[in-house]
Amino acid sequence: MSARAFWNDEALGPIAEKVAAGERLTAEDGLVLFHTPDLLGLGALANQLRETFHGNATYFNQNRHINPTNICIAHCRFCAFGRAPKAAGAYEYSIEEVVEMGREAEAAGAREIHIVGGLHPDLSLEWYCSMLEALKEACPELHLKAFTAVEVDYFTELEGLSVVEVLERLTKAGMDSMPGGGAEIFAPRVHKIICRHKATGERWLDIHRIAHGLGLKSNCTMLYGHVETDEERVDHLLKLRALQDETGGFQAFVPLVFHPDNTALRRIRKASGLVDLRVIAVSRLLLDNIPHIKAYWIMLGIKTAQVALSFGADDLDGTVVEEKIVHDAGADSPQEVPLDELVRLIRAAGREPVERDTVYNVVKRF
Ligand code: V47
Repeated sequence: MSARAFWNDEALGPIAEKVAAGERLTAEDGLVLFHTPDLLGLGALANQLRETFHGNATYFNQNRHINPTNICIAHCRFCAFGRAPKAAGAYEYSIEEVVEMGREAEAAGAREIHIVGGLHPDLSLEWYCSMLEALKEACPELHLKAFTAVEVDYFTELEGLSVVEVLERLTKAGMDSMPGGGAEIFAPRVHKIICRHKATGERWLDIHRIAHGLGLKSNCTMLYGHVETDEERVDHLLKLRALQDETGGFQAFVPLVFHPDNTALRRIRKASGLVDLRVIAVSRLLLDNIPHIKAYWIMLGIKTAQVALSFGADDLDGTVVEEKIVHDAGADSPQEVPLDELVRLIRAAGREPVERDTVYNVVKRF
């Protein structure tokens, strides 16, 4: 059966034809997709593309998130995780503590450690390099997906080094790839409102361009559901698509729904599950050159993440084990979903679970 049978909004017709012909969608098409009342028609279109790319496969990995410190000088208004240096709840792990977490994760089956943290006023690039070296020495098989472009930008300022110099030091110390956090919404209007003290959208894109040029793979994100407009979402997605045309270095796009609790923007109501599904579907359709769309269950909650697997998403991220950034902002998802439970959830959604490593080599088909 073709997707035609599923849509009720005539405005989706020309877009469906483009998708079927493998034609690229425009910014105007993106706005039609954000505005259509026909969410199921939109989902069916995105699902077609998802199945063209990946068939029934749904990817996940065994990973652990480590946030070495929550001390941060950026004070982003959407963030509940960052703390001033002497504030209640401020912490910084020692290198030994980070290594111990890496050891535990490896013993539990993890292949990847996802490391991101606050912009700490005193921890030097050398400290972070020592942390990576110690982790690699203790657990040489673990892939270290570490540091957002915002942290890399901060290291360049702190140390007076270029982006290339910072990335070369980090990779020499053991960094294997970069996560996609910190992108938020690229539009300067939004940056000014929600995160004026950190790297701009343009800088975030430049740093990923440079990282890809050095051979590093990375992911990309968009934080939605706060003060951004649909036009700004489309602009964000098309900027990612344009960079991917240049470099091919993005592996996955991860839409992140804003969680308002305990943030300076707590008066904003959290977006509904329907908005989450719409963003997943539009992302799949516009980002025709980024292989994977993640339904990050930590942010979406498990049930919405399962439905998202039929709205364009083909990846659930991983087992995670401990998550602070959105749990500090009110997320009610669990901290960990063990491997057998991820497999069960993917099967229950009618998909084929595929364990992958960070760079999408298949580890095991279930
Ligand atoms: O950079 C911060 C966002 C990101 C809130 O690359 C918030 O594979 C919602 O980037 N509500 C961290 N979001 C998470 C992230 C990520 C997660 C999983 C996989 C990957 C990947 C990347 O979370 C931050 C920021 O953009 N964030 N505060 C909040 N209140």
